[in-house]
Amino acid sequence: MRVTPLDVVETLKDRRCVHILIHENPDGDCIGAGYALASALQQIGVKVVVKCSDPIPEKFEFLIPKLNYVPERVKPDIVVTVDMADAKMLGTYFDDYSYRIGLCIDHHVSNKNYAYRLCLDTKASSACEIIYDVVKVMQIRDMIEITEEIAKCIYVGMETDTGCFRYSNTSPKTLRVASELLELLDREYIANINHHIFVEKSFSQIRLEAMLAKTVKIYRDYNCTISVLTNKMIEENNFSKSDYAGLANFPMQFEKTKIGIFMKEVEPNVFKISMRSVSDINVSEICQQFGGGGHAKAAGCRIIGYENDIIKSLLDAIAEQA
Ligand SMILES: [Mn+2]
Repeated sequence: MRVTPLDVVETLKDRRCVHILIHENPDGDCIGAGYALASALQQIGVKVVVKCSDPIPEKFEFLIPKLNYVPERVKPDIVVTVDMADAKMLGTYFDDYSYRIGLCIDHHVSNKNYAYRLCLDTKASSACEIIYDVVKVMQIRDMIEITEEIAKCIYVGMETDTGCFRYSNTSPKTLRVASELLELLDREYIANINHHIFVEKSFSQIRLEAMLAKTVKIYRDYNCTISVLTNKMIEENNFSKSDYAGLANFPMQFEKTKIGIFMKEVEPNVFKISMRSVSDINVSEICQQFGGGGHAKAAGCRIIGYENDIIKSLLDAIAEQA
């Protein structure tokens, strides 16, 4: 059943305990959305637990608000997912939770409609932009105050999914919401966070990028740039997950690139593919052909096969749309 942000408030306000699940390999959007909602619900006396199958990356730890401890024996009367297009993204929590998702709040066109209630806004830049609508309803009804903590979570989540308000999913509404939230935030603090998230890289991240720059494949006929990271490269150089976690946008930096593909070998002959587009090519459609999904300009999938065969299939899929 499709629901609105208003229905979300109605659905959650009288609950005793809510579990909020965010997706595996959490990004700023799901972390911000999950914790902003948690913080708002806690203000109205709901017990909240935010869960993720992977640890919160160090660079987003500052978003985690102080939530009251909820003992294990207190069972949730509703389970909510945020920013999660597919229940598969519950990761190791799949078996425990996938059959009882009461509400999903999401902005992905590829949403699999796996929850009992679905609050989906594909025009929203981020899940955080929808969470803003939810907390705004609560604020207007005098249920909560939009605290600095909530504002910070939503603002940073929106920034994460819009590349610091650079991508075309940045709508006039996105900027209106950001503007309202910025009134509640310290601009020096936000500038520091932006530096931390969008500029700063570890030495080994930069070393890895230099290595990838040497092996990058440029397909001029397709305006496509492909970068492949193999397990051999990772092992020989002792790279860690945090070194390559943010590389999905890396191929886009090469001049004249309209479609960037980052391929990460997960096990022999299995590649995790991240696609980005600055053209009319809808990479979500391409990734859906391979069992994945995402947004028109940013999507992903997993493909089994030899590196060169996968590249050929992806280029064929691009050619089909062009
Ligand atoms: Mn998102």
